[in-house]
Amino acid sequence: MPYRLLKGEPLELVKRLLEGDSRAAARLISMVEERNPSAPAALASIYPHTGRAHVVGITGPPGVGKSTLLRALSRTLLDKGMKVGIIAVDPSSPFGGGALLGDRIRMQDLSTEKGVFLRSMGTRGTPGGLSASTGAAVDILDAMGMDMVLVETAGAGQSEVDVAGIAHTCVVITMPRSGDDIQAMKAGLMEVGDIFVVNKADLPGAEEALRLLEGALRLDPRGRDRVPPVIRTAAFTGEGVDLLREEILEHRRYLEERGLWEERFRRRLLQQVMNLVMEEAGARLREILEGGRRCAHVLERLLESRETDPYTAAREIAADLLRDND
Ligand SMILES: Nc1nc2c(ncn2[C@@H]2O[C@H](COP(=O)(O)OP(=O)(O)OP(=O)(O)O)[C@@H](O)[C@H]2O)c(=O)[nH]1
Ligand SMILES: [Mg+2]
Repeated sequence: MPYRLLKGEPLELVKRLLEGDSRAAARLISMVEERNPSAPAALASIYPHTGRAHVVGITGPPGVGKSTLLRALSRTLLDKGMKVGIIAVDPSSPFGGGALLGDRIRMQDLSTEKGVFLRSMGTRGTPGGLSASTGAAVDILDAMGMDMVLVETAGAGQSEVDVAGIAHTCVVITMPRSGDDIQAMKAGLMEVGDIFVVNKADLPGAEEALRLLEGALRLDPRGRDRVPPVIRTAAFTGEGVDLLREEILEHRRYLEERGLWEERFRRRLLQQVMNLVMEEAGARLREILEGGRRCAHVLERLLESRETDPYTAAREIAADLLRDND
């Protein structure tokens, strides 16, 4: 049965959301994070209103200035009359809402301005990766009428590469004197970047970092039909921020002209469905396994006869559970 029949408070929230009400957006995101039983129905009913916002992933190693740059970028987008949603994902926090206190304080002045919505989220359920909740929050801000949704993920765990799965445009940020970072930057990150940024260009070594990055991108063996631009910025002084904005908007035009815009939206949907299936199946599996019976029968073979080992037993139990579903 589809999740369409929405009544009462959730229905009211969705109505207000579609009118652009940011308090309704905040409440709906909280409902998603709290796993409120009404959340799936509310999300289902906003789905037809999604697919319009330009979703931009902002990623890179910790401390390179992603949040500061994001703030500067948001200002220039606001100046152009665009509405901007920001989701800051903190992979280290299992909690939502209160995550990233530092970021919240740094961005506080922004969030009071009209036309911008900021939210920090944890990654509960998917350690280090992006959860279905992040995708849901993107949908909520998209349906709310944001022209651009910026998703910041700190460079730890899987989230930095995952963000490419939900974004149309992925901006990878680094900084001078992080030559080691560039070399160690996961191949995945080099691959997912549509735009590369050397931030903190006010510090010595910016040119060298720029050259290193450009060199690394040239060596990239994949046949790209578009070489990603490398931009230098200083979030502090505003240097390069307008250029970054223009490159992001240019990337949207590039995607649209080539029919890739739709393709990236499809990729986001696929990832979202996969994340939801994993969450749903994970919860169900936990229920089944916590009953204990599925695992109890191997205990004797594990303990007494040592005829099997936990690794083999786990593989057998998993295969047994999934057998009918290949
Ligand atoms: N010199 C200089 N410092 C900067 C610049 N941009 C940011 N910073 C400083 O770099 C530090 C980290 O900035 P953040 O914006 O928190 O970096 P981040 O990448 O969001 O950090 P995480 O979210 O913790 O990964 C802060 O102390 C900023 O003030 C810049 O352009 N120049
Ligand atoms: Mg940050």
